[in-house]
Amino acid sequence: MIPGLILRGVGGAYWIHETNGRVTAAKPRGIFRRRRLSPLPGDRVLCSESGDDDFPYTIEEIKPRRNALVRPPVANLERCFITVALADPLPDFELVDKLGIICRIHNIEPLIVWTKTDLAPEALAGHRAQYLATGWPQFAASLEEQPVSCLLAEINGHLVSFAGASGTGKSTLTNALLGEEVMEAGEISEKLGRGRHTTRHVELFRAGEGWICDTPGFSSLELDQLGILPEETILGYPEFEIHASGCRFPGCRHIQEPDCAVRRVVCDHPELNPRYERYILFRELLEAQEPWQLRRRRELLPPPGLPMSTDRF
Ligand SMILES: Nc1nc2c(ncn2[C@@H]2O[C@H](COP(=O)(O)OP(=O)(O)OP(=O)(O)O)[C@@H](O)[C@H]2O)c(=O)[nH]1
Ligand SMILES: [Mg+2]
Ligand SMILES: [Zn+2]
Repeated sequence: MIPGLILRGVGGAYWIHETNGRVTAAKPRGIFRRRRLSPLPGDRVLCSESGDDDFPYTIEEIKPRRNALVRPPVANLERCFITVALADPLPDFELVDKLGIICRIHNIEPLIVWTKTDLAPEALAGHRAQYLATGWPQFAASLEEQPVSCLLAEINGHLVSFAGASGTGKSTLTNALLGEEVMEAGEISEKLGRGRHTTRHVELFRAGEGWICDTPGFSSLELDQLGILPEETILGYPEFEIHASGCRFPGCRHIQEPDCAVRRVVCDHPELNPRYERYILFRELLEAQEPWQLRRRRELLPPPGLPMSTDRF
C-alpha cells in the first residue's frame, strides 16, 4: 500500500501527495461512500494501484484523524492563523473569540495575525494587550512588512490554515508564504486539467517544511449552529480557564457564582474585561439553547466512523 496525503478533493476525485513529492489522482473505494465517509484534504491515506490511467490510485484506507472540520472541509489541522485587520474591515472580536473556542475544541493551536497595520498603526498595541494573557502567539503584518519568516517558522512540520473575516488578508499572506511553491502546484493543476486560480475548494500547499491552506472568509459563524456546549466556552479563554480550579464550586460558570476565582482575577485586571464580557455573552447564548439540540448538531458535524489521533505530520 502507498501512503500519501490528500491535498485536494473535487467531485469525488482526489490529489494524493506521496512521500517522494509526486502528486497522483485517486478515487476512493466505494465502501467510503456507503459508509458516508468522505476523505478530506489533510487526510493521511493508504492507496493501491487501480490500473486506471486517469485515476491511477484507489484510496483504500483513511488513517485516524486528529480532527475534521466542516468549514473549511479539512482534516488534521494543527494550527490556525486567525487574521484580524486593524481597519478595512474593522476588527470583529466576537469572531476572533469564536474562532479561538472552535480551535481549542478541535485541538488546533490558535495564533493571531494582526493585518493591515499600515492602515491604523496606533490601534495595534491595544488589540495585542487584549490577547496577551491568552498566551497565543501574535504577529503583525502590513503590505510593506509581511512576517513571512516568522509565519514559516510556525508552519514548520505542521498543517496550518488561515481563518478570519473576508478581506483581512488571508490570500495575500498565503501568496507571500508560498512564493515559488504556488508555481509548482500550478503545473500539477494544468496536468490534471484544472485552472490554478479556482479558490472555491480547499487545497493544501507546501509552505517551507509544512502545509498551508487558504480558506474563504467567514460571513457568519454561530457557535450554537456548530453544536458547541455552554461549558466548552471557557476553552476559548485559557486566561480564565487556568483560574477555574480556584472557584468554590466545581461546576462554576464564572458569571455570578460566589467565590469565583475567575471573576476575582477579572476584577483585579480590568484589561481582561473585554474578553470576559464576550465569554459571558457566548456562555449565556449557548445556555439559552436546548442541550439536546446542541448535542445533535454536534453529532451531525464531524464525518463519523473514524477514531481521532494525535499523530504529527
Ligand atoms: N493596506 C493594506 N492592504 C492589504 C493588506 N493585506 C491585504 N490587503 C488588501 O486587502 C484586500 C483583501 O485581501 P485578501 O488577501 O484578498 O483578503 P482575504 O482575507 O483573502 O479575503 P477573502 O478571500 O474575501 O476572505 C486586497 O485588496 C489586499 O491587497 C495590508 O497589510 N495592508
Ligand atoms: Mg481570500
Ligand atoms: Zn468561577
